[in-house]
Amino acid sequence: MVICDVAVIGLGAMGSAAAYHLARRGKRVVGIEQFEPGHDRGSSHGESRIIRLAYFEHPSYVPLLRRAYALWRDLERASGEAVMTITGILEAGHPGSAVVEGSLSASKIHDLTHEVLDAREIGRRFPAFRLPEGWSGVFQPDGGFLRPELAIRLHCAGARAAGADLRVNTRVLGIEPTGAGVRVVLDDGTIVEAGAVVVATGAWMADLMPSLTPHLRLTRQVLGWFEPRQPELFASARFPVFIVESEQDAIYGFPDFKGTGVKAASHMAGEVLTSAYAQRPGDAADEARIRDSLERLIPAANGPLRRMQPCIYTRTLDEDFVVDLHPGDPRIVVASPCSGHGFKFSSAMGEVLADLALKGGTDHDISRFRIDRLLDQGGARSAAA
Ligand code: PYC
Repeated sequence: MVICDVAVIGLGAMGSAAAYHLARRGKRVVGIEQFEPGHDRGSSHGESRIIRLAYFEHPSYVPLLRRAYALWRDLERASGEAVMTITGILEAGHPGSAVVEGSLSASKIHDLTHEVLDAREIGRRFPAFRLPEGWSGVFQPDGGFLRPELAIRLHCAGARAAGADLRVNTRVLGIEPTGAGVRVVLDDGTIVEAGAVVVATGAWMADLMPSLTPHLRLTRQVLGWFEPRQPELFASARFPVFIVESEQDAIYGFPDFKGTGVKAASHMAGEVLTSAYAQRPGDAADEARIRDSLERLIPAANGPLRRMQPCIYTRTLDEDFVVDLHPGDPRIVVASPCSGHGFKFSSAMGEVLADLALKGGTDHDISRFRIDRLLDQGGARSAAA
């Protein structure tokens, strides 16, 4: 038997950051990951992930984002590695686009540096874009990208250096509240007795909390890397991270910062998966979907395919996160479904999750992520099965 203050289940974006913060606060931490940290089976991989401040989804995310930016820089200082690259981000779309309007609204409410550009000015500034007349965009100089696999490995390494016991290639068979805490049963027979548990299993959330199943939808999202027809247009200094919303799709992507191609993908819901284990590689239909948007909006990116990689979004119906104490047992912290836009927050979420596990609350405003908006009380009581 292993005794600890907090067990963290799942060492992806959120779990690795939680283990890092807990261990650095001097707590006894056991972290459990069913694969290797930084693996490509879930939602926290793909070489690059967006970071942006003027949050089109809702302005209330902005304070947490400010903390996330600061903590990414702290992680860089502590590790000596570059995790975050600022390139600026262009969020553009058709007239009435929710992405453009949301980004503008968050910029105004939080007084964020931004520029509103019409389609012609976007093409002049960033010649790779060919947006229809009448479209517009918001350019935020603070936007950029994170390196997800590296960030997870650094959080894990930092947690270990601070004394955390991280067990990889190990599955959790179940969690069981006891009088003294929460018992976690591992597939190698180990029993972990923890004062509190952080469940950050992402697309595997419903395996440990079946009552969440009706409230979550796993969708298969495919990332593609394309060799640009005009490579000079896609260097980081010339081409920003982007999200472009058309009537048909919402596509996002990155400059070719590594010479591995321009990465692009659809942000709209893909095929629904019955289980995270039912994932399959990208195919011709996935490629065609991305190419359709590239050809219409960024044609010089639409060169030969270099590779595709699938990823999973764990979506709530309202596309907001779930980060809360379990209503059936406050020693269980639920920390996952991020609806495809959570990675950037994970540095700050590590701090939030450590607060929740140790104090049952946090000074960060996480009211938007409450679990009771999803669960009725009956479901909540049976969730910590
Ligand atoms: O994480 O900001 C994000 C994002 C937008 C589209 C896909 N991911």
